[in-house]
Amino acid sequence: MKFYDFHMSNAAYRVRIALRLKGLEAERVVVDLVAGEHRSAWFESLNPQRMLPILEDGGVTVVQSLPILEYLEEVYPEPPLLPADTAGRAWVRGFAQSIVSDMHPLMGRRVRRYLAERIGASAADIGDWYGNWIAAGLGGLEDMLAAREEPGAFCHGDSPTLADLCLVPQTYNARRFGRDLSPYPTVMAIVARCDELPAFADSAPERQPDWRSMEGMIPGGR
Ligand SMILES: N[C@@H](CCC(=O)N[C@@H](CS)C(=O)NCC(=O)O)C(=O)O
Repeated sequence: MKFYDFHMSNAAYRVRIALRLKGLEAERVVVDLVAGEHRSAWFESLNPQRMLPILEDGGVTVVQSLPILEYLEEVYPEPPLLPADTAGRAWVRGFAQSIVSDMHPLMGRRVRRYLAERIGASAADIGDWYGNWIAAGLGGLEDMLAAREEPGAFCHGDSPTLADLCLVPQTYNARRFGRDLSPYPTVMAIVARCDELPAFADSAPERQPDWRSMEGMIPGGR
């Protein structure tokens, strides 16, 4: 198995956690997004969208973090990262999708770079942009968690699911950007519980061998 990763990639962070929870060994190929390695011809031939993460398993190449997580779940089902019941799986997928499809695309590095370089947005403007979408997203997730009929230790039940794998990286970035996360107590209690597990803690950007500080590289964040 080969996993194309970069320490600062939020989407790849989700997959790092899954590989560790499932005890899977993968050769880690570092693609330096800051150096622009994802725009090289060899990378484009793997993923024409020029984005991380990518997983190769035998003859199979999977792009996009959620399909990678679903692929791992189907091929390596233990321990399960989706609930056993249909309604539970639908809830977890909806929660994960809210982060992957609605929140993350608005605040990725390429969006902030575009705002700065093409629109001429200041660092303060980009900080405001980021803060607006993180608050809208986390507010909705906090409400989803608060409305659960049977609250567990994690987002759904008492073991981590894809919902937690998507939540932790998203809040990691918000914390690094100095956001006040006190309005989201349920979210942050779950994140703290996740971070106690080695699979989550060891997947954090600063624990990756390629880690280096990105502070100040793009106005409004890394
Ligand atoms: N929806 C995609 C998002 C992937 C994504 O945004 N990847 C970022 C890193 S987190 C990337 O490769 N960005 C390339 C760039 O900044 O140009 C997924 O979930 O995998």
